[in-house]
Amino acid sequence: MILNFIDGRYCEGRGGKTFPDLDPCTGALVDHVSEAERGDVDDAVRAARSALDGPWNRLRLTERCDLLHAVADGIDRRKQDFLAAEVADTGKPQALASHLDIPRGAANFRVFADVVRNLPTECFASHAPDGKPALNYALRRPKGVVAVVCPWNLPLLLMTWKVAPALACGNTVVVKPSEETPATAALLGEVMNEAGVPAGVYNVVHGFGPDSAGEFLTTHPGIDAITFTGETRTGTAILKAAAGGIKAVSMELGGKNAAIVFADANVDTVMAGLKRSVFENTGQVCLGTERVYVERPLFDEIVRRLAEAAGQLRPGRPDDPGANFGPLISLEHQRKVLRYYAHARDEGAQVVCGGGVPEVPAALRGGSWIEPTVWTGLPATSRVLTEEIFGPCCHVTPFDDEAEALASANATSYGLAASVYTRDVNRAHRVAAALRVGVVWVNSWFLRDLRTAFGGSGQSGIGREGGAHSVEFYTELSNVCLKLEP
Ligand code: NAD
Ligand code: 6OD
Repeated sequence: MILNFIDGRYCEGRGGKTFPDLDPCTGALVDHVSEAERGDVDDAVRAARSALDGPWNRLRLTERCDLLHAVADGIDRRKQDFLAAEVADTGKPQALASHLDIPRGAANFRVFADVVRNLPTECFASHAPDGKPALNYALRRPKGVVAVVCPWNLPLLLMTWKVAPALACGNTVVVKPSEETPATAALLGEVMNEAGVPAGVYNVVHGFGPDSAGEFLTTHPGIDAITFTGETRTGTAILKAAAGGIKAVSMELGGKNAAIVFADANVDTVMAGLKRSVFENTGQVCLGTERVYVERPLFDEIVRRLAEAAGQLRPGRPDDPGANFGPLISLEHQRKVLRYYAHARDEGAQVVCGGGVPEVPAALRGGSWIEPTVWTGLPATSRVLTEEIFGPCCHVTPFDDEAEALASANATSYGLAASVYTRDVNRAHRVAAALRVGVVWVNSWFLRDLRTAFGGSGQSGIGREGGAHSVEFYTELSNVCLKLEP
């Protein structure tokens, strides 16, 4: 059974309720998960508060950062355990989790420990009216107990992306992992204990959103801040919950990201980027590309090569050496993606490849498999081009000039990420500056430096995290004005 982790100990929810953790490859039961009730969430928040006011608070910054390095080392040491847990929950290929999800879990702790350790303090030297000197300097203190609410697509990566800076800044956390992917958040409790992180600093409660652990946590009066990654609609519900208590919120929400391919681009570079941004993680990446705009001379070639790339994807179990393409997270999500596939057909899209459910061996037929899909020919107003699908699919539209490409890419209520492919550095700079998104990649995709600002505008979120931007969210600043009497 996958248990809650409260005050340094694994425990069952007090009501004894459980829910199933299913294998997306087969639909079979992986494990039972103990569901936290309101009282368990109370316990977790109380434990986090005691640790905040007690042992965690007493550590020096350098000691805290050393502990976070020890957590990173622990993740590295237990890499095979994290890998097994992550692929059992998500069905993603082992090769992907092994080079992306698990190493990023460790890197998040190392980078944020170092960011916080090396943070400068703002100081202004000035004078009082009597001519005596005064120093204004900023003190940072942790926000307090932080609620961390996570999605299922990159479970360890996205959870530690929030937990690491929160802890580095001296906060304590209560994590609510996605009900679909509870395992790695639970396992991290063992690593915290092994590393010597005081009990109560890191807590995990399992459950769902409304009327369950997610809502109990985000409406809890003992929480000082909420950091959320997930769907825009859920973000709205959490913002409403946060409004009552005037809680600080960081929102990393959905996207409907564009790639713009200019005719001077290196086509191999374009394809290396698009193959990943459209199909990696079975398209379940918030930064993924679902809208591709191609300058007309390259249009046919890019469409053909996207279809070829889709043809090279082999569905199969995470440990199948012949497979490189996992299932969607659940049958419910498969139904959602298939509704968009049907909608595209109904609206008269040209289905270049895919559009349905692939043939898989009998043992995998209960899984949430999906075909990678490429469309052309839909109008810009189609729901396929305006709503986040979160599947391995894209629509390709030709364009004739830069202004048209920019107008199309910006015609969305989301504002998370975009990629631009061109060899013209001046154009790259001009277009990147005109795109209304939080993150732009030029001639690449998902190339991360964790010190940089990350986040979205519009329906894609509120705030930026990464490097010193995370420190801004996870700390409160007090300015001290010290009048000197030399
Ligand atoms: P989701 O919003 O359905 O769930 C996310 C988490 O919120 C889960 O833990 C869920 O249990 C919880 N939750 C749901 N309703 C809640 C409520 N009312 N109160 C409190 N908690 C609640 O998202 P998902 O389906 O798990 O993840 C996919 C979505 O996440 C996509 O939209 C994707 O774009 C987005 N995402 C965004 C980023 C980013 O950095 N911007 C990163 C990853 C995923
Ligand atoms: O790389 C990251 O830090 C990050 N937050 C990635 C988000 C991916 C969305 O699915």
